[in-house]
Amino acid sequence: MLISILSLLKCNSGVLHIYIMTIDLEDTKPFTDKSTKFLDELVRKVNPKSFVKKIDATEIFVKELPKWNMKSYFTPCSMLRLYLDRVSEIAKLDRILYMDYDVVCRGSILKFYDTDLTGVEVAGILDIYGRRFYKYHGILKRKNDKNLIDAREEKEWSILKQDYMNSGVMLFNIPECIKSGCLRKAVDLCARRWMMLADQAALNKAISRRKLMPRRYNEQEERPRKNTVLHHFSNNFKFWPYFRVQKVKPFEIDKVHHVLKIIEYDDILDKYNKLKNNL
Ligand SMILES: [Mn+2]
Repeated sequence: MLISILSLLKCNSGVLHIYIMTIDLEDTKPFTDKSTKFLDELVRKVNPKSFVKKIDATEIFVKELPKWNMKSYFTPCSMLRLYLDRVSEIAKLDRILYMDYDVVCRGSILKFYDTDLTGVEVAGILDIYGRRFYKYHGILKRKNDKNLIDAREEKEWSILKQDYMNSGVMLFNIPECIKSGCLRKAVDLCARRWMMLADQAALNKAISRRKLMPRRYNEQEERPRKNTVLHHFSNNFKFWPYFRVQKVKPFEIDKVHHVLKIIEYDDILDKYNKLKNNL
């Protein structure tokens, strides 16, 4: 989280309104007020109009997800993005850029943030693995929708008509999401059946009008490309010499250096090391 914020600040000196969603449930350690205050002061130093606010979603979460039998297979925190529209402060907003804590920013997010969302619920980026296996079955219907923009800027997408998005970076059109009830649908799906990558599967099923953005806004490969704006340290599947899931998170600095062989984030990681004890 701190690394994401430090990286955002490095490349974005404009106003940043950052909301941290947290819950206080048995196994989950809630984000503290002290940490929030520290981050808030940190962003205000770069731009006095910026802020960091904590949103405690425990009440909303417990109330709307009574099926605790799910508890065994997902981290509750990964589901929090599905409750965005139920937080009154967020429900008032036009749009919100959701970001996982394992996303590192390498450039200005303004262009992505300002993208035209007319007629769509979400602007997102294809999932590098899931796009090969899954499809949201709304493509034919979508062709007839005249109000819809479908900016498939990269050719490979338009040929294959892939549309399964990664849920780690998503730009939500809040009024549209509230109108269509897509997030409620997603919560409902999660409560009813088992799904691998529950939140992501549910969002892909529940969102019918989506805009696909170029991969530079959610690069899920281990190493970033030259034009990558948001680098997502998501899990990578390795097939050789044996199948395994490789997990490296940005704060695992040794692994970032020796497994991924990335040194370009060292300035951010140095700052992180110096500041992390304030959280
Ligand atoms: Mn992630």
